[in-house]
Amino acid sequence: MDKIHNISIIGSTGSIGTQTLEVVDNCKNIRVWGLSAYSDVDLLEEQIRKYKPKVACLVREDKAEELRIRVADTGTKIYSGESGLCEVSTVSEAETVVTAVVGISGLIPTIEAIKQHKNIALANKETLVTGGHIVTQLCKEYNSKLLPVDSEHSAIFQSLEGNRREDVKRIILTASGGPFFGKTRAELENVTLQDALKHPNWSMGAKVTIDSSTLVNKGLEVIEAKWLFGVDVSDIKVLVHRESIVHSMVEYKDNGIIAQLGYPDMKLPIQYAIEYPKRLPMSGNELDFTKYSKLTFAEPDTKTFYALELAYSAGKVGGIMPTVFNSADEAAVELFMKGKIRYLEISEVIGEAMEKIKNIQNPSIKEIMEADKEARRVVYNRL
Ligand code: MN3
Repeated sequence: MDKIHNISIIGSTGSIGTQTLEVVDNCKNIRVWGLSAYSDVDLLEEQIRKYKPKVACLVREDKAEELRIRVADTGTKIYSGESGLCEVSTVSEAETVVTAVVGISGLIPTIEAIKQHKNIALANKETLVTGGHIVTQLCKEYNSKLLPVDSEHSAIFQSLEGNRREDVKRIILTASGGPFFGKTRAELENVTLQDALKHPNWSMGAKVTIDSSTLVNKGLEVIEAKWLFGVDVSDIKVLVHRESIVHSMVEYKDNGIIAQLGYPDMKLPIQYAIEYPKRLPMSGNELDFTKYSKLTFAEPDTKTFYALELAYSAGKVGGIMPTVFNSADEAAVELFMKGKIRYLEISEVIGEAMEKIKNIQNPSIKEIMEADKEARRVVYNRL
């Protein structure tokens, strides 16, 4: 029997959360102590009955009250609100916390977990984008590991194993290019929500899918990689790879390149992060090379998808600028999904927020949270 892994999941009803529970079902050596969701009472109740965690949280107070009544016959204690997320991320039995929530709301529960010496299976990229300088420092202090769950970062993490960090020349982050690869700005004028939600290779939540189409997601991943692997953004190259088979690569000083390949399936990076350094069997989905007569690579079109450039400049200057980039995007995507702004305006408003807001270097958590609010205000004020 493999060593038991005790975990807690924040964001257990979303795309990464539900796939994490599939990994739990597959591995047999993972015990779940905490679960959380934003508002999905039905699914969280189902998960509580199946995995019997010690604690659970529904962020929305009214929904949490409903859940408390529904699961009163179980031993699970139900919390609510943002503080409830911290109860789930710091539950004493868990050694690893899977941070699968979307958005900046993942930052504080992650920090609290690190302070309890927990390892972080990091699926919430906003944690490092907004608070990378604080989180990486705390991990050193509390001897916590950051284990990437994002498929690209997991690929880089795997490609770094057994090699010296000082021998790395650069990181090559692959991007699918999203549903609008090859399109011009003029052609993107009338893009609808339905168009933007059609991702060619990956099945993900709505926010991430839209971010993939604008390359905002890749921009966030560049900043995430900067903190995870301690490299300058200028040493991170984005390469469009339509097939999503090569999940990312590391190029060393001797020009040797190590990559990780496979069909797009989040269960591998999730399982690797939890079971690291072991590689447990996974059923199905073996890559058949003969089905691919070629794998293609291209430069990203940063003229059309200039949010990627904005991310590079935010990652380079640091401070609160990556938070402004991220939060302006969160607000813009929300407005786009409600039909209040056009598709191309998403990138425009991010640029506008970055221009209007003055940077602060080495921000505190409080300054990060204020920058988050200010960026959203700039976006909403445009209406
Ligand atoms: Mn990714």
